[in-house]
Amino acid sequence: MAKKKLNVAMIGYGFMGRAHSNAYNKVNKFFDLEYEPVLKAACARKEEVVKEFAERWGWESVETDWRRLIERDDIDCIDIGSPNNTHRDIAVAAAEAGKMVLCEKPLAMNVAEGVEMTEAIEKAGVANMVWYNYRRVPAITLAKQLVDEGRVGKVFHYRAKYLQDWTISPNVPQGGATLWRLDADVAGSGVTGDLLAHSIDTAIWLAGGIDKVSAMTETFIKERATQDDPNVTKPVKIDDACAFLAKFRNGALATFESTRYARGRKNQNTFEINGDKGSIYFDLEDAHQLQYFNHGDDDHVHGWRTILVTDSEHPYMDHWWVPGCVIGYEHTFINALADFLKSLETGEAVQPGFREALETQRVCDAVLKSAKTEAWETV
Ligand code: SOE
Repeated sequence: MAKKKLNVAMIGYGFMGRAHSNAYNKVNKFFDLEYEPVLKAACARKEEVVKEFAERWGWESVETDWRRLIERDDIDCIDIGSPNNTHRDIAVAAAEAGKMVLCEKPLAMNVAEGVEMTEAIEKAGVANMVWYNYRRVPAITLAKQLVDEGRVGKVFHYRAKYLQDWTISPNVPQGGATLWRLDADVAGSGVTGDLLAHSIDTAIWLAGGIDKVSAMTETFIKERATQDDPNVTKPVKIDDACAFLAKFRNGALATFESTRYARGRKNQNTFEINGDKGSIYFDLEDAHQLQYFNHGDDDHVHGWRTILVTDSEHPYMDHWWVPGCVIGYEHTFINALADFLKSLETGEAVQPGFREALETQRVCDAVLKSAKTEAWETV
């Protein structure tokens, strides 16, 4: 059957521009969907860079000003993969022009921007999604299924870590095309918005809303050169590390920790949930496995089991390879995009949309505030 065309424009060409472009190229090869994305236009400020990007990934045309994309009648959907300080203006303008909006995480620089964006999206009634891609790791989706099936029961504890080690050297500069995540004026915050936002999104999804937080942050390296001009050094304003305690609305207690200074940890994103009926543990560095403890097992076989999440009964895996053949990081974006396209078919909103991502933004802002006030802050 002929597919319905969805004309997409991609803003940004970096890590996320590539991850999303890959998803647009592959999604219809692996999922049977009514909709088919058409890679209409790629946009970035530097013409030669965006031309090279468009050619490599199959985008039909290029623009150097995102406002041109908003004006174009042949674009249905704007995908924002550019730095965080651009999200608000693009999302609001796109929504006002009646375009669907996909946005890379975190939603915004802060809650005030997130509210503006969410209100614009909801006023326009346009389809939207925020790319919290880890929800689409099959093992994490399976964790959600186990929670929803009541296999964890009443949750007492949630423990999350998100650790990396790529900023330990004082010689890493800040800002510029590839290191804007280290510049607070562009990123909004450091590990809180970049890494803990993932952990918070997963936590809210699996265990419910967060009521209050008590946080500490640290900036280990106080000054860095700028990527665009190595002779200019600026104070570092991002949080290099953050740890916080949290209380969920359902009474569960949580700890969250994130840093880019955990030597040897490249992208270790873990969580453990302990409930009265069972526990679950996940580590992104073993992404195809989920650990599960079932208190309901007979006493003599009690023990943690490791589920190899590659069978066709497992979330998303019937679209991929045969059991035992694992999928990877890029597939989480393809799975997310498939869910978005499916939502256009069914009319049922995909999650997380802007509204859900705003809730994560509220937790991030409360965490950063608490680190300053050294007091508990309500979300
Ligand atoms: C930061 O290093 C980063 O690229 C994040 O921005 C991504 O969201 C995360 O998934 C991997 O790490």
